[in-house]
Amino acid sequence: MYAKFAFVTLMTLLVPLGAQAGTLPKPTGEVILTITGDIENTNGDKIAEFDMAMLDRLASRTTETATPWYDGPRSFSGPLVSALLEAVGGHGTTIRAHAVNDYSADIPIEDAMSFPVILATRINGAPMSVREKGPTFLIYPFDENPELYNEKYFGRSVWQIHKIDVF
Ligand SMILES: Nc1nc2c(c(=O)[nH]1)N[C@H]1C(S)=C(S)[C@@H](COP(=O)(O)O)O[C@H]1N2
Ligand SMILES: [Mo]
Repeated sequence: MYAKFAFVTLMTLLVPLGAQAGTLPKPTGEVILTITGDIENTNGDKIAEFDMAMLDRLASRTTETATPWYDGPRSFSGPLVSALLEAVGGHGTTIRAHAVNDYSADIPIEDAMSFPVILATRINGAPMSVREKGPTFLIYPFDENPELYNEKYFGRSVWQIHKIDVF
């Protein structure tokens, strides 16, 4: 019991984000997300590019929640932001999510460690076109954590994300 706890604690300390340096494969499909900044694992010139299949291989989650953007609850699914950061070996305190329309917002990495924040690639099981707020939409688990249901986190809920900078 204690031994297991100690082991998990030790691994948490010794294996920070980015344990698998250099293991990122190249995308074969359309690139829908590019990650830049303080990352260890790249598949291009200081960048990590992801196609849908690569995002689908990361640890994921489905979040059923009401949002300010739709009438009634929706089911959002996609990789955990924590899993994405781990895949790229991201370091730092912040991710800046850039939308195709030039909107961007800074999200403390702490948010993704405290809550299962996802980069949704599907709504009600279907991919999202840009018109439907795709290709990716950062979603907080609002219904499970009502304290997140406010402007502070709405502003961080960037839709149409195509680029993320880690710093
Ligand atoms: N792509 C994109 N995502 C975005 C925004 C935006 O302008 N573009 N605005 C953000 C802000 S500041 C808030 S408060 C909410 C606004 O949602 P609303 O426009 O539906 O009120 O979405 C966030 N996500
Ligand atoms: Mo906002």
